[in-house]
Amino acid sequence: MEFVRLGVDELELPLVEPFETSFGVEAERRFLLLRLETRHGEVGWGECVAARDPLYNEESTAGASAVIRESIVPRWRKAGPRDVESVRALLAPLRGNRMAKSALEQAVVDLQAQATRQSLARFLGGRRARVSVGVSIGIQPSPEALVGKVGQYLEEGYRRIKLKVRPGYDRVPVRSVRRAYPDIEIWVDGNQAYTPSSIPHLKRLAEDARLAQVEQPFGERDLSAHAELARGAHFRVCLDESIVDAESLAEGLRQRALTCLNVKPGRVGGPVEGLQLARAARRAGVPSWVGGMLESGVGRAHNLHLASSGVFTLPGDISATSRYYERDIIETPFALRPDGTLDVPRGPGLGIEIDERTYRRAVRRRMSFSLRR
Ligand code: OSB
Ligand code: MG
Repeated sequence: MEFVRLGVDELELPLVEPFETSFGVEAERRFLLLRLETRHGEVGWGECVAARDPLYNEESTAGASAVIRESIVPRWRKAGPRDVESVRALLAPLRGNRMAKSALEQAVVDLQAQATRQSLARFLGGRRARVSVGVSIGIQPSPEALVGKVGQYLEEGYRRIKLKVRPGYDRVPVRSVRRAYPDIEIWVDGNQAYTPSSIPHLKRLAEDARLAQVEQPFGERDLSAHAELARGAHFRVCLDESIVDAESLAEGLRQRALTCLNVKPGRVGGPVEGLQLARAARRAGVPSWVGGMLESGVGRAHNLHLASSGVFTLPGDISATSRYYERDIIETPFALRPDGTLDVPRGPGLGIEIDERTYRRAVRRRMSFSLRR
């Protein structure tokens, strides 16, 4: 394939309601969409999930945009890559910046799947036509509000509920949900807000509320605290922020710091790496699932295709469009089926169409680069 142009658009899209986690509140999402064009006019899309501020990890929308412009585009012009392997080789020497790299790899795999007339899922080796999903619920103003939200999502059909928690907002809300719904599967996600002194508290909470899973309560480099939490636990300890590559996964497994893995293509540098990490985790007996970053339809379509792989055995954070946006930038919204699954688009490639009107309204800045020598 001959890639001739890269569009880098910065968008801002209002969320249906603010999403609050231990690191802040997001009322609208700022992100980058990459549009990669071939000489024959085919278009591949990728979404860079770096947020406005570097709170989840060190990347930001502005930083990713600068790295693409200053470091990636000049190298791309010189190297003239023609497929996903050569793009990965081109990006490999650049350290970090995994969300920026992932968006480029996504656009390339979309094009490669299209060129071979298959869905992206197929291209990545996925077989499922539908994937099982859950929903991630931000911090709510009161336990009553939270129980109400949970009830609404359960009625819609979500398979499991993930609650955002932080010190001072955990026991009361989690117990309220458990009391209202004795049999549902509940996960919690601390986004690094706890310190190791909370280990006994978290163990007690998880055992008392019969949580299936506790995600990343401690700092990204604190594997030993996660290992201590996992020791003898009846719940899974899931790592998100800590795992960014094969090396961090190997170290996490060696220390027994995770019994479950959240795979986000952006966090690990791309869908191909995401699949490899999930396979490595499986070899160690650790199950994986596909996480989310409140993606627009483009990023969510990528996550759905990825989640069609049998290596992911737990329901993903890939919810219906209505959970995130009033109007998404794609034509056909993702709708939850009553059995708690979403259909994987059938392709070719990503299998989505951009809603040009909403897209134009959401764009804040546009850049476009020739990729010819
Ligand atoms: O930790 O999984 C997380 C969103 C932004 C940043 C971090 C996380 C999340 C989510 C959202 O939990 C999940 C989704 O996209 O539905
Ligand atoms: Mg998380």
